[in-house]
Amino acid sequence: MDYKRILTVQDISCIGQCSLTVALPLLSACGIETAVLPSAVLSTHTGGFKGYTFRDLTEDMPAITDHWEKEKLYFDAVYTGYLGSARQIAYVRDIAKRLLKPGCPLIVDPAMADNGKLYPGFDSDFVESMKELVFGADYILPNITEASLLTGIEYRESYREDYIEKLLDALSASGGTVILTGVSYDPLSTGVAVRQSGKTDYYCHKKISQGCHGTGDVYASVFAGALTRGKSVTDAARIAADFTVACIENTVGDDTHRYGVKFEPCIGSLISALDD
Ligand code: PXL
Repeated sequence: MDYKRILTVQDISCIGQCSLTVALPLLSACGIETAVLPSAVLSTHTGGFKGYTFRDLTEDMPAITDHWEKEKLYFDAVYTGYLGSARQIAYVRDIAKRLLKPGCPLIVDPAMADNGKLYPGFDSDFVESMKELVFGADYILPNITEASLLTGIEYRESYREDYIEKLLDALSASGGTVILTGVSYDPLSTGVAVRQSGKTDYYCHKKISQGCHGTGDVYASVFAGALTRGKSVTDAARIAADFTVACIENTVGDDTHRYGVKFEPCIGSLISALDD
């Protein structure tokens, strides 16, 4: 197997089982070297905590990029998640341009919103900048809220296939492959819709009623890791979905664990799924 190097750009939420504390172990479990560029450092994530600290690392990015380029450190994939500022998004596009090896993918999780709302601290300027990153990417992994913000199509909580197809048409208009997460046509199941080369595939699985924080990051990290390791898009989408469900199942019922999913005990099952 080739030894691949991926760069992931997202925040460090020091406590919170999301972004880099999830991406780094999961990408490593996928058997690929993982370089990190922290977008910001927060004491916790912003969902359900009050008074968190936030240090934006935008200013560090140009010098880090210049150093890596000078050292000829290039990447087989760049995967972005939660970013720290609208201005930072331009630096991230520049990194992909300068440091991705030819023909290698930019994978973007436009982590900025859920359940019909932007995360705290983000505004319409951030959404506008995120559109430039998303519509230049090879693979994008929005949830339905993010898809609606990126396309200007109204947000719906319940919908039929025609609504999802409309989102997929708009999201794939610039040629990228779309993995739309959290697509649910009935109360008992949910899944992902993958639009690639004009064709839509669904992967459905059971819905667990309790939503958990950070599952978008778990999903995107495993998808990016599996794809970089050489799995097809549909296999990567399925492996990531099965792993995310296993992590949620391992967490529900523990009322003391409210800020993320207990994904660590499930890592063995991920490694087995990647070997199949
Ligand atoms: O899981 C997405 C995420 C990542 N990073 C931070 C967040 C969130 C979602 O709320 O607040 C800091």
